[in-house]
Amino acid sequence: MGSELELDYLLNHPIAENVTSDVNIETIERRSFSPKKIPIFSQGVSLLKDQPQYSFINDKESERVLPDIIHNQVQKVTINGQVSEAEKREFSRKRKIGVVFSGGPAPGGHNVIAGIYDEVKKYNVKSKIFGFLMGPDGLVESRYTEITQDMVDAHRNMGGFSMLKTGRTKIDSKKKMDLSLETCRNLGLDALVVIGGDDSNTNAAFLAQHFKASGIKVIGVPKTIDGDIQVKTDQGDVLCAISFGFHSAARAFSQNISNLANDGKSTVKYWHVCKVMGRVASHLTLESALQTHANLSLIGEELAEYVDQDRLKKAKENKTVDYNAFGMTLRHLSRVICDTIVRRAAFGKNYGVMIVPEGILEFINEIQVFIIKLNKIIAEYNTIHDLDFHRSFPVLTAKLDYLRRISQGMIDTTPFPIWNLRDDELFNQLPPFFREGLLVERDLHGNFQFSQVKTEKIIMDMVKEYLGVLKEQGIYKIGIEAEEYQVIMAAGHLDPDSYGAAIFRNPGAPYLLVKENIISQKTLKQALVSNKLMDGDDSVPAPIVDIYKKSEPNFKTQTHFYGYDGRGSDPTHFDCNYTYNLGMTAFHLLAGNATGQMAAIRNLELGFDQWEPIGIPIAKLMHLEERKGKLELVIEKSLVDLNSNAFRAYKALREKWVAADLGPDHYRQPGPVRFSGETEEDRPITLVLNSIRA
Ligand code: FBP
Repeated sequence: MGSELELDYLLNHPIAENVTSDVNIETIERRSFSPKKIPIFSQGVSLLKDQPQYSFINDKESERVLPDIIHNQVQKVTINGQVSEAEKREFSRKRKIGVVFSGGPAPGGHNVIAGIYDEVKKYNVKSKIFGFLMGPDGLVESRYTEITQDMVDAHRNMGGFSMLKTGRTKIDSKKKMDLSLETCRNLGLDALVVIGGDDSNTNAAFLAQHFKASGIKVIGVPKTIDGDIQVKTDQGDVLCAISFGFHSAARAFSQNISNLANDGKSTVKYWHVCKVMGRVASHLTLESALQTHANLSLIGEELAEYVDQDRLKKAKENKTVDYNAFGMTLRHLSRVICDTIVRRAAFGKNYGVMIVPEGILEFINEIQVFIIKLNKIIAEYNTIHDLDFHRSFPVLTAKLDYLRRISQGMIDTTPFPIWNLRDDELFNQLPPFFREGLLVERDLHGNFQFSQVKTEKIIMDMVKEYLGVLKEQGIYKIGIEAEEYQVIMAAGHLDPDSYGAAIFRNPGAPYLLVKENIISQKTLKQALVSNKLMDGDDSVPAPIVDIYKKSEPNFKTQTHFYGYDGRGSDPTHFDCNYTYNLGMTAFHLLAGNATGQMAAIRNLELGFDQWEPIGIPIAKLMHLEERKGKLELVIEKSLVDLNSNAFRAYKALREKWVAADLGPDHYRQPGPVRFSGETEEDRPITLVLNSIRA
């Protein structure tokens, strides 16, 4: 063995310095990448043109509380051929702009800032951009930093929201609004850009209304990996096809999921259960399904539409109406999953990949009822007692005891008589970890925190239980490849035909299934004896025992949660370009004096040269929704449209992807995000499919 290198020599060696540096080649390449610019942004001073052809039905409450921005029109950023010197001067005047990240990170956020920064500085180098720290808290508490060229350059095309960090605080009181206004006034801001999801853009609308008299503009930017900010007009025109970050997160999840598919079809022993983020909508699941062709993907929105035809039929026969026939129950869902598992096993595939959306419980009737009732109880408790429910009852037993007392009428429930003995009984039948999950503290916007609940565990526990029943009934069996059977029988000098007829339900088929009544070595022996293939005193021939054991399923799962990893990933090319242009759009909107608008880009599904920067009136996207047990005005989340091309294509192809047949699995390997090179896909598959027209 050679002598050890001196450590100093090793660490200072150029090769070692290179490979151990914090900054690798990928990062250098990312930082130096210049996203494409929509041509209009290279053509100078823009103006905003109202687009009255795009209309929305206003919510009455939105009209009442957002009177100064509810009448905004969709605006298109366009070019004015003849700009006067005065207009140029006004457009290029020195500005101060604040930006804030709000909500969970989404890949591309830094590029929004880079887009704003580059565009602001292009028109006036003296303009300044301030970033509020730790999300909306920074705005309320006046914590900020001036964003410099170095900061922007270090974060170009990089994931996360680390430049400013983020938070989920909701600016929901007059006091917080006033403090935010004070911060912006003290800084002399012309405008504030809120980079956030549906709740943060809701906040942006309220801030725009509150700031109106001050002249400070507020612009939102549609961020969320969940993909649930999508905007269509009443006529069905798509104005915002997808929020930024969705593509990158879906690609990150899909790479991991397809790696598991690879592992699964190699080791053939696990069902990989992948829960993917999306606190309500199943867009990420749908995109991941299309990216990976996983064997089974659950789309919450579809489950909600489920109708149990058998129950309906029975009810009709009895001349009654069975309301429980509408909507999916946990029990029924576990049956649906088991059906796929059993069908694959029959072809020797006792493994697979399944994608479960994080927000699936929102679409399961009985659970949704609990979520709504518990929201109401917690909200009422907080209001009546002016205390926090979770602080008052910090442990599960205390919470359950409170619920029990309500159900027994020991607590005056006049304002919320919604928890009865039956609720209490049903709730207490759920496993403790799940009850705890359902009682978890709501986030500051009143959203149920699905990411904290082991959704996949509750579903898979029921699946395991029911598979046990199916195994007992002899229905869940692993198909034995006919060829393998022949080899084993030949080695044991046994006649495959006579034994085959005694033990298989489908002798002669390519995959042989042991008869349903053979569920133990004892029943196996009985079958052989009754077919006169052996005497009761003899032992079952070893090859037959071997075959029987091979047919006995052992259901093994590995569970995975894909969320935080994907939302922290570096943006894809699509998200880099999209977000950089969103940043520039935000600048052009505020320079055109827009407020209460969300920056968006139309035609994302078309070629880059057809991308069109626009502003969408946020107030028109709002509706009343139950939050923390009360109705609140919020932006309506966009759910998976069951009539969309993407969903219909997935639905038509999914049976093929179940691959419960003689053929191979049909997994797709999207591979890692390729930042350089021609082969990187340039937009989400759902977007591509939805853009196909006759
Ligand atoms: P946003 O709506 O803020 O984009 O966040 C969505 C999300 O990524 C969900 O998919 C997930 O349920 C949630 O964040 C988890 O957030 P956290 O654990 O940070 O509170």
